[in-house]
This record gives sequence, C-alpha cells and structure tokens, in this order.
Amino acid sequence: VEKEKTIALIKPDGVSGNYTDGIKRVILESGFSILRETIVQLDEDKAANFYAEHSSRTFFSSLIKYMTSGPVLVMVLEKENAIADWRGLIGPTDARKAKITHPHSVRAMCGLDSEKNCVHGSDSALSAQREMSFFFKGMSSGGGFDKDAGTHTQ
Ligand code: YYY
Ligand code: MG
Repeated sequence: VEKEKTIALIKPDGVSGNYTDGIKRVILESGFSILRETIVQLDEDKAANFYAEHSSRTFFSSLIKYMTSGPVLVMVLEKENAIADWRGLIGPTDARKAKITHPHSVRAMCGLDSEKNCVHGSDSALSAQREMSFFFKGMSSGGGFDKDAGTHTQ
C-alpha cells in the first residue's frame, strides 16, 4: 500500500501550552513519520488564505485572530492512510464534544472549544497537497509538476 502525506498543525494555544512534545509522541506512537517541520508566525493574510474556505463564516475574524495569536508548528506526516488516520486521531472540531465522544483524541487532550481546538489536519488529498505547498515550498503529496520547484516531484 502506498504511503500518504498529510499536514498536522499545532495551533498557537497548543504551542504556548506546551502540548508539542505530547502531540509528537502520539504521532510517532501511532506509526507516522514526521518528514518536515517548521515553526511559523502567521500574519493575517496568511491565516486568511489558509482558512479561505471559511471566509464567509461568522467565526472567521475570531479564527484569524486566534491563528495569529502566536507561532504554530507545522509538520508533514507520512504513513499509509495518513490523511484519514490523523483526522481520526485529532477527533471532532469542537473540543468540548471531543472530550465526551472521543476522550483519547488530541483535541480532547489539549483543545478548549470549537475554535481553540489546538490542532489541524488536512481533510482530503487535495487539501493535503494545497497545505503542503502552502508551508513547504516545492513539496507535494504525490507525483506531478510543482511550479515553485520547477521540477517533477517524486
Ligand atoms: O477541519 P476542522 O478543523 O475540524 O473544522 P472546520 O469545520 O474545517 O473549521 C476550521 C476551523 O474553524 C476549526 O478548526 C476552528 C474554526 N471554527 C470555529 O472557530 N468555530 C466553528 N463553529 C467551527 C470552526
Ligand atoms: Mg476543515
């Protein structure tokens, strides 16, 4: 079975709350490899671009404020079925719900509510690809032409 890549992002409260090491331990114990990682301070433009699909939602400006409130840690994870498995590990969007329905999930462990949910995971192969090239220049999830790198990848 072919390996798959996904983006895991620890949001500002996860980083400032010292959850990074615990989350990485869960990631590695669950069989993922961490291929790349970088710490980024998002500005408003970059956060708005990252969450562009939600730009018309009522929570958008609050979300952007949260996502720019401190540095985030972005990682490229790899394993078989990485996209769905990482989404499964983090649990539901609302961390209050996660604490009830998925008590062992990452969001149950370190999230607060439906906004401050401490982690992100790509929701599809297309999102994973978009988010990888968003944070890591020239990186893509599979084959194909990468215009930034100017070369065929994989
Ligand atoms: O993919 P996931 O992060 O689980 O949820 P989305 O529905 O894509 O929402 C993205 C992001 O938006 C969520 O992680 C927090 C924020 N958000 C919010 O602040 N309030 C909501 N009611 C729903 C989502
Ligand atoms: Mg989403």
